[in-house]
Amino acid sequence: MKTRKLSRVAALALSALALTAFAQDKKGITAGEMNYQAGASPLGSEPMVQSTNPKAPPMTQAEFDVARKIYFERCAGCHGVLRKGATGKPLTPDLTVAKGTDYLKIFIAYGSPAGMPNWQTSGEMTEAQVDLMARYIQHEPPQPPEFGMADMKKTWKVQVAPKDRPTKKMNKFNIENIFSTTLRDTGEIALIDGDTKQIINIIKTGYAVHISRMSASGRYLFVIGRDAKINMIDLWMEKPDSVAEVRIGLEARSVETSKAKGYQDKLVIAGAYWPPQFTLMDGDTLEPKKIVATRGMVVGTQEYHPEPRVASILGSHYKPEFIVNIKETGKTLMVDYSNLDALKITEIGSAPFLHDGGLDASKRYFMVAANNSNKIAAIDTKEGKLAGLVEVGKIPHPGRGANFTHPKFGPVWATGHLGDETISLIGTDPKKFKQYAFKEVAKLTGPGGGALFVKSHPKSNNLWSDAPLNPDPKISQSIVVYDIKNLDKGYKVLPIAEWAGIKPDGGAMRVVQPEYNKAGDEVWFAVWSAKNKQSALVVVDDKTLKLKAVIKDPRLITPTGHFNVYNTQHDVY
Ligand code: DHE
Repeated sequence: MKTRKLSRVAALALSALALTAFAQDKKGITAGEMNYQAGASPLGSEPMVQSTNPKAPPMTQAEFDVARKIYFERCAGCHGVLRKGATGKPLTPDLTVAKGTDYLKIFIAYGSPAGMPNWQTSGEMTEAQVDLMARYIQHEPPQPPEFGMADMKKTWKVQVAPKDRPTKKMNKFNIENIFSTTLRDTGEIALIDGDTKQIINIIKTGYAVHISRMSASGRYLFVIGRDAKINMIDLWMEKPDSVAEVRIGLEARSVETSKAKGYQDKLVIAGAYWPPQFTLMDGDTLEPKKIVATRGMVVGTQEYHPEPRVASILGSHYKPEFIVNIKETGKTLMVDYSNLDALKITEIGSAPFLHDGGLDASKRYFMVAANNSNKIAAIDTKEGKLAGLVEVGKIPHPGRGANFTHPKFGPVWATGHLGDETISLIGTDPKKFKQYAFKEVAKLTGPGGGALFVKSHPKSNNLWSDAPLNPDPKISQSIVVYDIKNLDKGYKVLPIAEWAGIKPDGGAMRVVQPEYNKAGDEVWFAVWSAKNKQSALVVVDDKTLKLKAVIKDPRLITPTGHFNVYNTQHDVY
């Protein structure tokens, strides 16, 4: 169907109306948050049937396929695979058809103050594409395929069988100080010797590889890509490399291993964004053993959610349990893995959308960000219950957070925020500091929002925070550091990107994720540039705050996260 061409005046009038209406019913997200959430989903290349709605403007199959691809590349991260809404608004036909094509076109073209990008006026989409998308979202959302045991088994490969693997360490590396660095856009990780700063190996992994986690023994490293492909890497090999791989879904972010006594290295778990499910695997081979669906009711409203994604997962140090955080339903599942045939799951409701988090210093409480509710849920992994739900700043984003002992409040766990410039400190010792436990006891002020990761170390007096999504390059290209003993003095700024010595050429460079070495005396940062630009890793002396080393190599393309073996294995942060 040919859609009406709007006059400029009518367009602007409608735009203003649209923006006001949307701004009124939305809490508002920052540009940083929007960019962060709106990452491309690999689901766009999956086969899906054209779903139609007779009340929506018709589309040809070719138009539908183009729109579907654009939707998964640009929109699904915020609005959800089935368009039920996440950071962005729900876009199901019951809502969109009533708004009509013209209204939707304006909204897509001009964006909104609540965070919707101005896709057309920014030049990201053409007028024709905007028209296509306005019609597409009035049709039923097509559903990507499920991914069950038979599909997983087809992707499962054991490259080196356990019996053919070394029986002792075959290399001279100080394994505990190896760093696994995500090379995001090449779908690889770089294994880097933390002592010599030399690259040990570059290993092909999944698409837009995301995080690395360690087995309890410290021998195996697990890496997951956004395409849900897991690689198991044996650090005992002469040249550490992948020994097994499997896909546990079509899109994923998290992987973890069993850490409880008697279960070390026995199991691996990974959570999928699509299909909404998690999978338990054999710790030696990655053979999938059990799949559990996460579809269900949202905490509070008790409404059904068809695609609650699996966010962070942690292996309890107390019990044979995985702590699995379900994003959209706002539920933490304590999955008792002692008997896979009679899986016991304790469900703890807190608040949506659960995202990232880490343990407190005692390793008893898992602190997880409910980033759409501006809260941190403290899960007592010993008792299996909610210890507290703490109001913090706007869109908390801790990574795994940072633990240190505050001169007044005792042990605290810290989180930065995407949506404001603060760092919240939460008391975590209900025995000796009961009055502060699971309360926000202090707020530090940083240079601006857009923070993703904070970090400290038991042997350090420093607290580090990045802000890679801050729109001001001065802030996104530097790091701030607080002296824990003198928090009132504020922060120092270290110009990490400048120290990397990369010639500025106008391209975006972001300094991301502080990570300590095993000794806790140096901190690593990634200087993350575009795929076709130079990137680097910068190492800073934790005591003197001076530059210690810059690691540059043409193979270090888009480094983002980096994971020290020992600290990841023992949850030291
Ligand atoms: Fe991450 C952790 C999801 C974008 C770097 N990221 C996580 C976790 C989740 C998640 C659920 C927790 C895993 C766990 O602990 O088990 N990340 C998502 C997204 O959904 C999101 C917002 C959008 C997307 O399309 O993927 C997203 N993440 C990013 C990035 O753009 C980052 C900055 C760069 C990159 O590599 O893609 C990024 N995420 C990281 C890192 C961690 C992480 C480095 C692990 C932090 C840690 O200290 O453990």
